[in-house]
Amino acid sequence: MGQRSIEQWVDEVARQTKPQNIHWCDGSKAEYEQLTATMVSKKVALKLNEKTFPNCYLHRSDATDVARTENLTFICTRTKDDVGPTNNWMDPKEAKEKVGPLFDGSMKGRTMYVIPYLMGPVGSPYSKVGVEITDSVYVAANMHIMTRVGKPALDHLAGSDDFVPGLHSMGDLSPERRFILHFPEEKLVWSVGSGYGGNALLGKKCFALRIASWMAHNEGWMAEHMLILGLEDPSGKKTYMTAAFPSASGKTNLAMMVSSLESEGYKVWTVGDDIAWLHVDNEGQLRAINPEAGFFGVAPGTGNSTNPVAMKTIDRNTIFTNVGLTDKNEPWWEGMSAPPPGEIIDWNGHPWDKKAPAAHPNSRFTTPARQCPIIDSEWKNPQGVPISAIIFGSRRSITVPLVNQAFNWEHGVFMGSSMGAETTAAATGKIGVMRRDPMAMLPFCGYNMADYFGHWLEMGKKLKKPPLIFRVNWFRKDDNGKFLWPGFGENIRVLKWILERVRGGGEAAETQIGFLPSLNALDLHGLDISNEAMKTLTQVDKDGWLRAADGINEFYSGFGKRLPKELHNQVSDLRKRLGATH
Ligand code: OXD
Ligand code: MN
Repeated sequence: MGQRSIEQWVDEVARQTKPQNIHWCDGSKAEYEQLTATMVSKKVALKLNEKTFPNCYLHRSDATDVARTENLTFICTRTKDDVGPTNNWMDPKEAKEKVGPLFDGSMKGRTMYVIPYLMGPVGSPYSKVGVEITDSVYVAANMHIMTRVGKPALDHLAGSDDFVPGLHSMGDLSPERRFILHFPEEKLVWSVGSGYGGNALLGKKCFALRIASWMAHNEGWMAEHMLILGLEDPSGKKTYMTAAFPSASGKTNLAMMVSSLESEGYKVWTVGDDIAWLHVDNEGQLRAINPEAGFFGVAPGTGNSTNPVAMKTIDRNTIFTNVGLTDKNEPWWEGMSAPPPGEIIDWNGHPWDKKAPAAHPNSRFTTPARQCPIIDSEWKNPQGVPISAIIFGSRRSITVPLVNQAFNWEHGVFMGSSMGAETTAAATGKIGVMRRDPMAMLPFCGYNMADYFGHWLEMGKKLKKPPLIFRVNWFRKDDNGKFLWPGFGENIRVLKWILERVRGGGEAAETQIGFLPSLNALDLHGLDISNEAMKTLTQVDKDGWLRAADGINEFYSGFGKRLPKELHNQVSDLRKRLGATH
């Protein structure tokens, strides 16, 4: 940002956008009440049943503005090659000339909210400040939940101007005039034409991932699309792990899992469900903080059988976006429960005709993390939590086993960097299409991914005892298209094996693709799963991996000379181990 103060920047933006008035957010409870009251009076949201969902609201977005728009998301750097082949690029000067005019007078007749916010725990050396200017009251209310607004941010700044400015305006919501622009060289975000969370809550994807990943590369830390959880063992000791999954692939469920081995003493605690900032401490230990203060979770599929913890988290003080509405004025979505009797209004505000889902597949809840009944005691620890294992996962119907441990850090970076994933509704575009989604960061890495892989390799060298790296796949299907693994609370069985591996135990077979659990290594007691299924889930599909290696080579070739040679070597070593002859 250079040495411009917040006031100077706000003045400048106000001169351009011409709001009717300016509201400086202080983050107080009274202010939140004022924001939600404004949402209701301006018909931006409906108040839900105060008895059953106290202080909860339903927002319906524009029907064309329901998910992240990766095709309209750009990284603007002076040199095109600095963003690499996986990002959209614009020259910063051209971007400002093209998109700047969309902000001219864009807040006329509206209130401009100035939101200073802190990403990360109060008092943490790892936390960072952003300031978002927005003309959306919905965004302001969501930022209250997702970040620490007002005093914590200003205290952290302590008079300095070291903040990331983010300018957001709803514009006319036309996708033709929608742009999510990042200027990492000046640590600036511009977003116009969308009110959707991932495009408009600028602390989240824009700052905490895209800009932060750039900063982390320069400053020697990591900003990752990862949940953070603590796994308690029967002795009461907690081991912390992070896990990277693409959007809408179960991160919130995993972070809040109710363990099916709870009676044995294995229990999960939540630190974060979406983003981790990772630093190496003075002892060479990797530590993670959750930069966020809330959860912006996918509603469909969240119910008492799949995620009872989330259900208990979101029954108050929550903003729902694009879910259905029952005649009791309660939110409803597919997978929450059987459809309640009576008329349901769908996410578009029309009586539900049952021909399409009542809730949009990417409908969301925004809820305070502190309400999570299993929030970890350390979630606000300024020093973060020590990380012993890193897990990569994505939806893969074929080839990828239930769990696989990397031989070492470098092999783990290879596994993460080459991860294939079937796409979900969290971004616009086709669903279920396989694409490479390295470390689940494809839409979120603010610089050339080849350099990002290099950064991962370098970080490993700084760690005294690098976390073990694993790849998991809860989504493997049989020939009839049925999931082979039950998932959800049963995933604890995989986490337990990971914990054993961290402690130097856990039976494993060394295979061509890494260490796989031997047939009896996973604790399966009380689980009804066939030997056949377990075999498929834990064996190496040689042909599948040979094909995968070709796909990885093709993906890597897009990075040209910039790709670290270690990764080229990893693919050829994999091919050799698989017995490839050419
Ligand atoms: C999210 C996403 O909203 O990844 O977390 O899209
Ligand atoms: Mn996410």
